[in-house]
Amino acid sequence: MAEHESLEFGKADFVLLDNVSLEEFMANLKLRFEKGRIYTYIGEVVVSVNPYRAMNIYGRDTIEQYKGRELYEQPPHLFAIADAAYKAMKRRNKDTCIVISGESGAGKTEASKYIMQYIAAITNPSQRAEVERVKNMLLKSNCVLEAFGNAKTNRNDNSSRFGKYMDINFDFKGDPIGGHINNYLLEKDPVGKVKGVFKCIFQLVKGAPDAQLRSLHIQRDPTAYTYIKVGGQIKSSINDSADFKAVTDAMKVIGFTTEEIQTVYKILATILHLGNLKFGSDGDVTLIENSKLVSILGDLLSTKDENVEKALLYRTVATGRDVIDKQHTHQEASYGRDALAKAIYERLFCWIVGRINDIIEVKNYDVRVHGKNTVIGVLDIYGFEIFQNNSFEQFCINYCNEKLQQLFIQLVLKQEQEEYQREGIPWKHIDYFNNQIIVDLVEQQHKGIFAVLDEACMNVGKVTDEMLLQALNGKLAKHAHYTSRKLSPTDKNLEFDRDFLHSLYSVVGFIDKNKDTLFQDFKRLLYNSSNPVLKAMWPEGKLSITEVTKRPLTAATLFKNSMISLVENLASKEPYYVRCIKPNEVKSPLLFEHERCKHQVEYLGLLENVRVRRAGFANRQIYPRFLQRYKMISEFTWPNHDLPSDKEAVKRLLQGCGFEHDVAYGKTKVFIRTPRTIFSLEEQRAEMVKRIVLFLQKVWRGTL
Ligand code: AD9
Ligand code: MG
Repeated sequence: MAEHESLEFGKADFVLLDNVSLEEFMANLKLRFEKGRIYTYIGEVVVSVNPYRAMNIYGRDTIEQYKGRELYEQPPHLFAIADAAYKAMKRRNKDTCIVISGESGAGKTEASKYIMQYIAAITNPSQRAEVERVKNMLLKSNCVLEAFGNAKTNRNDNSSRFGKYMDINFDFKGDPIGGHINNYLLEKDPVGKVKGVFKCIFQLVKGAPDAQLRSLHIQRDPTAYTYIKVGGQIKSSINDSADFKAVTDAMKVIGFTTEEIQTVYKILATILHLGNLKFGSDGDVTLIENSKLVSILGDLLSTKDENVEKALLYRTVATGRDVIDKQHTHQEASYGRDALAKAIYERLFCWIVGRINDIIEVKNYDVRVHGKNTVIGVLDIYGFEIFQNNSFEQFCINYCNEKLQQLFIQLVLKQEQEEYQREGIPWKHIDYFNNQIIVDLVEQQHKGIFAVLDEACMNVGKVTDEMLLQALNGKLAKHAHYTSRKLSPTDKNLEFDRDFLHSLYSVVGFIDKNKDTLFQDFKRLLYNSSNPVLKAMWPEGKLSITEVTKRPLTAATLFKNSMISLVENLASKEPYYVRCIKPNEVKSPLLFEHERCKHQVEYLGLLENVRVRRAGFANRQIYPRFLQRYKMISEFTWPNHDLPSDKEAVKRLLQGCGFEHDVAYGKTKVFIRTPRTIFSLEEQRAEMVKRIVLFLQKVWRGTL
């Protein structure tokens, strides 16, 4: 327990609060934030508040301070959690994971980077070249993913628009030997209307060398591109060219070929040109107004201009045995263009992740020779999002968080329960809100919101958002956590509740976002490119219109499946948690907005976490370590004991102090129920340490 930290900085562990109330919790959180103590524990969970200023707590000295130490020996820190996960993996051969959650701008990505840096710093003491190479790759892959997956938004200048789960594999010595990334991309729009422009696009326009821009037919001026203007980020950053170079170099170091890197930039350029493409009409005929862009697109996509033009203006439809080219309306053509831009960005991102995985995955590892290969996973995923107007993306994000919240509650309880069982200590059940009911409301087969949505999407073109809402109301009206209300004729809402979280979603656009909106013609266009890298990204373009029979999975189903497998994966590992809190909306290092923070504490279920932790035992330590720390406070154990075991010695020590009623003795650990007992032990220890030091000083001075 970090009680040795001065109380001037508040309680270093929320478990030590005198009363577990929201008021006390908030007062402690605020005090610590104001004193620059941004990390606080709930047992082994780290609660972090974004400091919004550079903190001098991540340097080499701090790393040394935490390396190999037990969680409670030092003030709370991410490094302590990273070390605990690493130790569990190394000592006990356990796969572990660190789950970082919190809302946009709360500090998740920064936390994940510090954790990775810490792991990189403490491993490979013998400086093996191969391990150094792997570490470098893992760090560099982060740089590439950030450029392609992060955007400047109004909530965060470096907002991750994808969820990332990264496994780091270790050999039996505890050194990294490879990794694997899973991505959970939501925002397919490279230039989302509210979300901002992905960093790589801006870096290209502002930071690429002149010759490269010329070859891509791109102007240096971001205002020349509709998509960037819509994304609303025109301001230059001084680092654009350095950033562009860093990302390009990182791709090279990871092992992307020159051709692959060129294709990546060609795709970004394609997106920018697509955004500028305008459609007009001549009578019934839809036309491309700025046709010179067509030949630029043909060049960038390594395909014939006429193929590009045709894919933009027509779609091939099979009617019975006949195949005909049906011309798009003006509106359909614009829709197709935007869908293409989104789809190629999404495909590019997934392809980049896939390439990185090919390169960083563990190779040549023979378990028989090298022993078990263990894993630490780091999850940096989008937190709850509630805006004025919440759409399909927020619905998915919040569902993801419900699932993780469920896992959190289950595992925290499960883990406690298992530990008590393992140690032979009786366990009493604790009540907690089980949000499984909300998760079911969303994902249940046939009956859940996703199922109703998918059913609606089967009838493309026939079902409107309004009808979807009616279907949902029909099927779910009786559900305790589902309500629907209509605020105005244009505003269609579904709403549901989760304990304290009240989220209102507008169903407008749900159907559209759930479907695979890309015309097959575009897939064929890209597959038929003579650029092999591009071609490989679009294997399904191989199918001709008459062969395309299988309906692609919907966005909701894909997301649901990926969440289910994510949760299964996490549940199979020993989890460590970082819960990030965003103190204010204005990125200020000084402001602690009480209501905002309270809301986050509530929906993260932190108070519940403290209760669970306290209902059990606040502190537990293995016998030898307990003795090492407190043996000086008892004549039976100082300087050494002659009892048959450390367990007996600890019993004797605690009996002597009168704490018998407050402890339980497990097989390998002593469990202490109330934090006060620990306080008291710490006080007695401090007193004894003082006396011993005085005594030794006298001995040294020869004055005894
Ligand atoms: V989002 O869901 O991806 O939009 P995150 O990842 O939670 O979000 P991020 O880590 O990007 O937030 O942090 C936002 C900003 O807060 C950073 O760019 C930093 O300016 C600032 N920040 C966060 N954590 C720290 C920290 N430990 N020290 C200093 C920090 N600044
Ligand atoms: Mg982030």
